[in-house]
Amino acid sequence: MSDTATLEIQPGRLFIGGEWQDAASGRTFDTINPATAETLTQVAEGGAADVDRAAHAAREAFESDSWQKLDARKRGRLLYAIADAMEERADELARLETMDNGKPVREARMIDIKESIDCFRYYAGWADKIDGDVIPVPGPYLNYTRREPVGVCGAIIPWNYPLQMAAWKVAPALACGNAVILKPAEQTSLTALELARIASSAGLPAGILNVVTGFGEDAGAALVAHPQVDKIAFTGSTAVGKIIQRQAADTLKRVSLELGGKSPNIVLEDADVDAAVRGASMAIFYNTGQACTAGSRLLVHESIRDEFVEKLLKRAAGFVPGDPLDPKTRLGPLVSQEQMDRVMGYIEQGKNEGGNLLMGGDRVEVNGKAGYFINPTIFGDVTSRMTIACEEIFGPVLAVQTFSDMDEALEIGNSTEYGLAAAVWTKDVRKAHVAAHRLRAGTVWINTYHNLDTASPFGGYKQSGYGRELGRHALDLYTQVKSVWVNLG
Ligand code: TXE
Repeated sequence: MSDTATLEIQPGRLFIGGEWQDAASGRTFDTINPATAETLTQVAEGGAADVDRAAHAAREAFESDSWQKLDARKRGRLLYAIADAMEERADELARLETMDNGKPVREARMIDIKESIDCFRYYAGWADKIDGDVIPVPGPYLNYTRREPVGVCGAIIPWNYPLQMAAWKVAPALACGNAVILKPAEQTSLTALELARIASSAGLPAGILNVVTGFGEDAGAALVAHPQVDKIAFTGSTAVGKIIQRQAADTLKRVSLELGGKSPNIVLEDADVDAAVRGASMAIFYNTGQACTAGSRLLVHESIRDEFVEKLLKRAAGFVPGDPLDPKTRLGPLVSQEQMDRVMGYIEQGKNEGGNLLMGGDRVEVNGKAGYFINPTIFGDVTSRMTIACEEIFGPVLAVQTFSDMDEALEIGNSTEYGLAAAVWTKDVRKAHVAAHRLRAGTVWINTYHNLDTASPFGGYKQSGYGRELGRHALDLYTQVKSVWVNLG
């Protein structure tokens, strides 16, 4: 693999106040290539003392003249410069992401890295457009609002889209004039550290972006507890989202949460079957199912079930697990041994609870290495009470259910605790919009799946979280409104 050979991977250190540092404890942990189960390098294991240093560095940088007096247009230019520098290194970043996370390099380059660059450019454009209002109040007064930065923002992100999740939080936070402490997932720290390197070289003042690598219960929890941190933006599991919300209460931090999903992908009887089959397989197997919006529940009208499933099995067979550094590979490994074990546990549970295993369900070896690969897996005859129909699996495992009319489909669709995304496939424009309005989810796709754009808001209903990232909505997460009164009398 010549691509691997040319990529020299440095050990990961903390980036605090513009300087690369070891953890105060001196501890490190291994980061693993999930395609081979081999260690890539060591990463500093940040803890409370490191978070404390980062919080003070971020506070000082946030309050400094070099940030407070930097005009918004120049802030925007800094974000453009970061995007340009990322673009120059895009191929290298994609390979690094692939080696750390396991996702197919073609997807890393065409989606993760491309969208991360796009995110910085999009928010660069917003930096000088974050304005207030003049309010027509009674009396001899001028009342106006200012949208001011929140202050020091902690960003705690997961491993499924490491650089992209960093970009979704860092870019709008910086555009709005905040300072950031980024805590990447322990499985995938490397591209977050590269982002810090790039931002620093592009001229971002020291302390405005800090990266503290480490584990959730140590570095993550310390960030949530720290009194100098004003806000936490979190993407991850619903269970940890609840812990963060509780722990943030002590310092009354603002919190935004983007959590898990169990998204229904509904195929009505009049759907274009071939298009829906293509959509359904991509909906679940893209990123090896490790997407919070994965279409993990396929609801098919009973009258087209057999034809649909036959075509789906053929299509799914094309997702052959392979070396993620090979540009032809479409299905990579799971991110970690732990995640693979979790997914295999759900597959066993699906079998035990009476799910009809139509394909896959087993581990597979690629290139003779002990990577964390699982074959594309489809269960038929699933009922809403089965665990595989209710809980987020976060792997290449699809549960197929049937329904007899749209009301039933929507009822099943809305029946989990999650509400992140949903899709409906139909040629009937009325049904499409009725379904879109009745589905309790933050994103609804009609005759398509997995579309996302930096300009379009993204977030959850119900226990999939709250707060909207992306688009102009993200500006609300990273600003607070001040009302100013002037006596004109
Ligand atoms: O997530 P965690 P895990 C779901 C998915 C997956 C499951 C478990 O179903 O199978 O979660 O994955 C940090 N205080 N999603 O265990 O633990 C942690 O270090 C502060 C869906 O990896 O939620 C990491 O940076 N931070 C999801 C981040 O939280 C804490 C994406 C996410 O890890 C912490 C990922 C604590 N007490 C998993 N504990 C999505 N919405 O896309 C952990 N962390």
